[in-house]
Amino acid sequence: MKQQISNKLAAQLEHLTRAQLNDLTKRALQLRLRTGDRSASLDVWVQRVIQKDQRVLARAEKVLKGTLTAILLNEVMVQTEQGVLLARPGNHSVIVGDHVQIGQIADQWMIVEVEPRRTKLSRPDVGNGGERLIVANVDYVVIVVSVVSPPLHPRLIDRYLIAIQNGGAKPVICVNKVDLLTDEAELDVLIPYREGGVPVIACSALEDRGIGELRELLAGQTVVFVGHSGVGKSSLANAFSAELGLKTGLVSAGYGRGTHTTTVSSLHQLSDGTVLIDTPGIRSFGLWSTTVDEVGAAFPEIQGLECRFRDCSHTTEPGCGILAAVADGRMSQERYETMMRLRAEVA
Ligand SMILES: Nc1nc2c(ncn2[C@@H]2O[C@H](COP(=O)(O)OP(=O)(O)OP(=O)(O)O)[C@@H](O)[C@H]2O)c(=O)[nH]1
Ligand SMILES: [Mg+2]
Ligand SMILES: [Zn+2]
Repeated sequence: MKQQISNKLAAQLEHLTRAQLNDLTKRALQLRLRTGDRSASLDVWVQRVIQKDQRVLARAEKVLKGTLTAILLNEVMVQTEQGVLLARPGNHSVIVGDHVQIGQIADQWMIVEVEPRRTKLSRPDVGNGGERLIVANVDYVVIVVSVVSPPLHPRLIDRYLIAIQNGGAKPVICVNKVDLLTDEAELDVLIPYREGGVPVIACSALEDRGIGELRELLAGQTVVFVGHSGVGKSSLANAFSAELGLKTGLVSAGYGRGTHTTTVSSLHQLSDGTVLIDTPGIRSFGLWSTTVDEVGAAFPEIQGLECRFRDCSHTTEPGCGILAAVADGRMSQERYETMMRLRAEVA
């Protein structure tokens, strides 16, 4: 079947952005796959998805706007004027930072609309030949690197800068842990970035250095902290605002690597209007080109398990062999979470 809708339907859907249209098409293909019905054209499936959204909207007793603050296993958290609510994503693909509308049906909130993304940050998803969203609607991406422990890895900065450039946000480089620095010349590798127009801010979350400068630059903006595990993203966020109290972790002595303390992205609205998003550290940029299948191969307990759907995300699908293995103990909850985290990281 064609993977594109007809010109006629495209004309009717002219009011949608390209991203919204892509999303709609993707959902239509998913719905078709799930039903196993191959007779109808993609146009028909797209129209069914639209009708489904309209039905949900029509049944909703109440609709609220909000910002997606975290993604849980089966639900998402949405900050609304009524506080934080749990909602089901349905088959909308959403990410932290998304502006959404949620509708209440009986006691359940459902996402009914995802607003067009102003900016986005995504990593290449080599496995799918596409991209994997990290966060949406941020003004600034703060690339956090550290010195000494973990050591400075400037190459990661380049990859992030390309991704930021593609997604429309502005970059900032934050060198954390400068309290550990014995030789200031170590920071010379960052001079070209500053000369290229990227703000480079030397910080110590521990000694409260550079935080004021960072705060001044980012006041009132929506900001995401990204970088390797253990560089101090959560510590910086905490230094930014005492109200946060995010968990921070250790850096293993032997390898100078972080211990993946933060496992999910979370969005926090500060009282001064700044919005901060903390993200889990990426393991190494080598993983950037690893595929989801390669992660799966690292988990012997799931070999030979089968899922009903070929593109199963192992989160909510019926007939998922992995969820069944978790349910009956063949795979531990902890290993499952590790696998899902790695999948999210590499994809
Ligand atoms: N010396 C020094 N240590 C710091 C500084 N900032 C953070 N740390 C320490 O570095 C370790 C890792 O900090 P986290 O904030 O958990 O790092 P993270 O980037 O959030 O790590 P993940 O959540 O695993 O991605 C903790 O032990 C912090 O106390 C700093 O400015 N100087
Ligand atoms: Mg963290
Ligand atoms: Zn599955």
